[in-house]
Amino acid sequence: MAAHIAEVRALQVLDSRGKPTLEAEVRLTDGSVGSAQVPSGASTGRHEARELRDGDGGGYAGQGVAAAVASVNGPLASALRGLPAGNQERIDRVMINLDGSADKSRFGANAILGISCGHARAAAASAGLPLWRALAGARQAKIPLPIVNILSGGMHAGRQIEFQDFLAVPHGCTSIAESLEAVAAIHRSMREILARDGRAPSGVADEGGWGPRLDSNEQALEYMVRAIAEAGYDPGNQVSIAIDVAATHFHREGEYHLASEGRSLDAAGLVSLLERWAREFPIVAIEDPLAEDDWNGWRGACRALGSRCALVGDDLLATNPARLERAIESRAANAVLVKMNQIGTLTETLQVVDRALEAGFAAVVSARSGETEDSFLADLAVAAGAGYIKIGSVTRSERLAKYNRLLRIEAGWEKAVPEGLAPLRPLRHDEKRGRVRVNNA
Ligand code: 2PG
Ligand code: MG
Repeated sequence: MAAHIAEVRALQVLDSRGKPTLEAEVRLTDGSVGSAQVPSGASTGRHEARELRDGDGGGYAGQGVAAAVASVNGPLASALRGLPAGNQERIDRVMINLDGSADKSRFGANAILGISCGHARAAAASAGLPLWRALAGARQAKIPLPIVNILSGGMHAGRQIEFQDFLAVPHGCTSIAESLEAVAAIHRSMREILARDGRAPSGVADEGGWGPRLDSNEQALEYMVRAIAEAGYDPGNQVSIAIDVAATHFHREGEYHLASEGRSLDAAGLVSLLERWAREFPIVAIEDPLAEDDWNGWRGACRALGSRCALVGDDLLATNPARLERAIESRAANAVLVKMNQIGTLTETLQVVDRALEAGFAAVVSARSGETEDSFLADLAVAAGAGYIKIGSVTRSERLAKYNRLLRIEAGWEKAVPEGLAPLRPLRHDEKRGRVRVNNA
């Protein structure tokens, strides 16, 4: 007889910034158990599902999640107890309907997502499958190419420079193991170069990259090229650059304020600046080049840069099926960042990846800046066949939990290639157009 949900419970735990978050556990009648911890962003967008925090008077200066824990232990547990396990869509639908709000603000997206992922793990255990295999279903599972944080700015590093992430894309590598060796070398050479220039950082930023004092965003791009080359890789041919502009967070009253560069620009001005940098530096992906509601600006960015770069919607799309649809129809982006807690259920997350791939968009499964030791994202990226994963740098164990899980999956320790897992293939460099192909298919 198929297993049913016997118990659902939650606990307040801490994330990588020492901030409360939620862990949920789902227990089935056959004894299978699954638990999951929920991440939390700093540069959150306004179109994300709501994370429930206790607010004034609560513990941790109002940042506690006692109310979300109570949602799990009370109404959500009551609604789910006794339901057959394994039908993820049904479980998620029950929670969405019971919550009833458009943004999951009644019970909290953190409460709902914890159960959603905890259930997926319990169901996989019950079926005797590794998580990635259970999540994949009929999808072509694939090892993703890691896009790895090397330098941080913006809200993740005290706003020294405005752009939030400068990342290495090791597209010349053919495995996770090889990719990690390359980016670890680049991370190290960056530290050495910064030290030589008297800019040695005393510690790492929120996602494990360096957050040094820099004069400008352009200088960060220069450092990226130097670090790639000094590590022994050919910039643009073996390892390229991705940036997360996170433009929502320096956009005010229709202008983009680049204080470190001493200028404010309108959308067209920012796009031409990015165009220039995309010609001068080996940039293959630009995330959030414009703010979360600047649809016109995004369309302009796609016209100017869409054939050379992946234009990745994070705050713009918020892992939201309706916003993704709008971007597909209006050609406002050509890639989507996928963060489970932006939408709050596994079912809707997979729906976004499936639709994006079907529409020819690239999909980048992403961690948040506030993470835990949970490695769910590694299995999700593989199972969804997303092609790319962005989970921070190669230091800080909340990041390594995911990279190390990818190494296990790639090595076949979690059932592998014979069961249809496509290995990572190098991206091809398109000589004529001077860019790296977005799809690593
Ligand atoms: C982003 C993420 C991860 P945050 O903007 O892409 O880098 O940051 O979780 O703070 O939104
Ligand atoms: Mg982002």
